[in-house]
Amino acid sequence: MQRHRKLVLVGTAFLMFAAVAVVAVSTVGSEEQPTKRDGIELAGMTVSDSDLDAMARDTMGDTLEEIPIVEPKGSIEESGVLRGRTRSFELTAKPIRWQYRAGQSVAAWAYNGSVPGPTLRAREGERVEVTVRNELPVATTVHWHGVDVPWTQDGIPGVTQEAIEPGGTFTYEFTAKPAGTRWYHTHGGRLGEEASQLDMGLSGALLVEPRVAAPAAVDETLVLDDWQIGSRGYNAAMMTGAGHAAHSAAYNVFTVNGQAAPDIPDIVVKRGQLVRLRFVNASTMSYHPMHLHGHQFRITALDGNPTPAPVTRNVALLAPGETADVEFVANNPGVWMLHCHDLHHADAGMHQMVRYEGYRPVDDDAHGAGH
Ligand SMILES: [Cu+2]
Repeated sequence: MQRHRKLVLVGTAFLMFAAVAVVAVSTVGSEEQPTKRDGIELAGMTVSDSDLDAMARDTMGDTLEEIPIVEPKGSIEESGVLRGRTRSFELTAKPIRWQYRAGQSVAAWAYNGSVPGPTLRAREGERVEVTVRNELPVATTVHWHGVDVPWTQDGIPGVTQEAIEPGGTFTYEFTAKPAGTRWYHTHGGRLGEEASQLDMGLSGALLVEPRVAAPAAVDETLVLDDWQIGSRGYNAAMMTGAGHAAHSAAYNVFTVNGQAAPDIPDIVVKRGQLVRLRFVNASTMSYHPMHLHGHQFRITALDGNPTPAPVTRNVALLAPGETADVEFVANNPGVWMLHCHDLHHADAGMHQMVRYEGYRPVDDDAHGAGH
């Protein structure tokens, strides 16, 4: 009798341990390993597992768990290959899962495996060739925003070119002009797909350097973006992209160069340096009033074009699609916030620090990444 009770006790203890272990395993990394199969909430709708599978097949080419998670590797700049006066770039559009914050990823479409795509650099007057390879499951195009390209190179599906079909390529050719902070982004596979394709992450900066360079000691390009991310890393744009449903956008994550706070790297400066920040608002719908603490900056260019009489401000408001170059002299040492002053956006990821070398936030933990 005693022996039997002992066995029951041991057995119960073992079962409890096993149950705890199962719960622990299924909880750890549930964000990254979407193996739980019970549908999700996405864009205010409950989406069943079979719809999720269809959506993933149509937009990602595979179930989400089969897509590799890509971690950001800092800002990626490409200057292409220069032969004579022609500079050649390659951009491959492909589905990935993008880690926008440690432990959190989103289903995305990326150029060259990065969100945003690489910052392309060319000099004014150079001939530019960009070969775009489409490894998405849908047709796409690339538009050169703010660049004076010939109309056949403007990237509008059905208007200036046939869309690039899955597996296809298209080489865009144009002269890099005018100088300034420009950018590139998808214009969809047909008219009416711009928003959903852009919301999947297809954008990047294009910097056309002036013939006479105006260097700044610190020159940072900051691509601003809005996202609507559901549980298990589903991107609401997948719904429209796959033709399952139109969604009314309610963006809930805001990124700078594809990263959300506290993971956005600090902008590190030294006293006396001239600092240039190039904001590119690649958001589909969101306005971003970008505010810097402790300094006044001059808005030296809007949409890449020099402002005739730079105004001195501490907020630069960027509508969707706009760019703004701002410059300031690092003359007030410390650790200063740079953030969107739509404070919902700041709370949902869009804030970072301008940190003078040798200065630390009083609480590194609260600050987060502190790169
Ligand atoms: Cu904002």
